[in-house]
Amino acid sequence: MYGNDFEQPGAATLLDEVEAAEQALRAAAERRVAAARAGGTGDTGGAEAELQEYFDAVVAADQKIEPRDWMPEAYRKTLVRQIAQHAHSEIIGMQPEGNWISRAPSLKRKAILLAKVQDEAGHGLYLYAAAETLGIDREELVGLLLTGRQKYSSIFNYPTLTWADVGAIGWLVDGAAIVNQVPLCRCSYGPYARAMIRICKEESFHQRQGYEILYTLAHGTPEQKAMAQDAVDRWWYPSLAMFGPPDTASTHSEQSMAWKIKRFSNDDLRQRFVDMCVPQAEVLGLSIPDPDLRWNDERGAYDYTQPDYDELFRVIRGDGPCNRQRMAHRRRADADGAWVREAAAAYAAKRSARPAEAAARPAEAAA
Ligand code: FAQ
Repeated sequence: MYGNDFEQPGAATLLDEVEAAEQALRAAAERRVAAARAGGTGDTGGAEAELQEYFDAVVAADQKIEPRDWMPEAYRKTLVRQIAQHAHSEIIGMQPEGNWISRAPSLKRKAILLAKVQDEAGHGLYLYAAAETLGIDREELVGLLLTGRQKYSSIFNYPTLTWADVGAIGWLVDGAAIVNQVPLCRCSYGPYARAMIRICKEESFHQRQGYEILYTLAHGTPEQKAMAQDAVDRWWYPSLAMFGPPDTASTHSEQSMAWKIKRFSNDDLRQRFVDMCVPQAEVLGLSIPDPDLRWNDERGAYDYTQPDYDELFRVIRGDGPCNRQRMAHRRRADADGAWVREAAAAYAAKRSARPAEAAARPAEAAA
């Protein structure tokens, strides 16, 4: 349980789930199910059918697949696609809020926002590191992003027009991100699951800081409240779209769920997000811009209007309000940072050459 300066219904439950997932991860590390049959290491040393059988048994038993384990090539590719897309999202996702660092309304708000944006860079690093365990390196992944062959989340192609947008991103975008990511803490691939535990703990603070910004604005002057409402009106449907296409149009869900990479479908998570946001909006005193939003007793959930999926696909294809700007900025940042990477690589090479130089010296002296 964390923070109690104001009520935020549903927020603590998500962190409890992260806690439970972390304990499950520890327990999984202590046992190796199917190990008895496979000789304890997952190394059957045998035919593909036997390896597949071991992989299936580990997944079925809710154990973790680790980098040393055999895995089907399609499983590896799916993970690289999802983890890389996720990492790119964290890095591109620094831009919309970064836009407000120099214009935050107070020193305290500026320091908090700066720390938050830095956290996103950290999340990108954890995720690139998790992807690298699958045999692909970060430079290659970044290259795939910069040449448009890998994606990043649609949500970061929308502009941040006012300070209240920073609040709406925290509440809704980080809120949607953690609803989507808490189940990933139980993903079958160990390095991704472990990265997600750390990310979700930080992300829950991000959501809280956005919620607190909106709470302050919503309880301020009428102009501030109107600014907060306008931001929520603009970010609501793009946040719903973050969960991806509806289940009927989701190409990867079925297989990813069978492999226990994804634990819930896009629509199930979207519903969970809506059900969490409604009571939180009531506490904020802001309304959700959906005239058809109402409780459905039979389903035990809110009925709501779906986002415009044609718009989602347009944004994914590169035709959103800020796609070009986001990619141009990232390409520029990559080019500007090239000398730092080169200097770091030269320094590392020099350091690793040093012991050899030292070892060579006495021999040289003797000669
Ligand atoms: N945007 O078959 P599905 C954050 C693509 S992090 C762009 O349903 P899947 C933190 C999808 O890739 C936000 N593309 O796919 C933060 C696929 O295309 P492909 C990122 C999308 O993978 C906060 C096609 O549509 N989070 O916000 C989107 O089973 C504030 C078919 O879709 C993650 O990446 C979309 N919204 O499910 C940072 C979480 N939706 O590759 C800074 C991990 C779908 O076949 C500031 N990822 N597509 O060409 C996931 O959970 C999944 O990958 C989904 C999509 C749920 C996003």
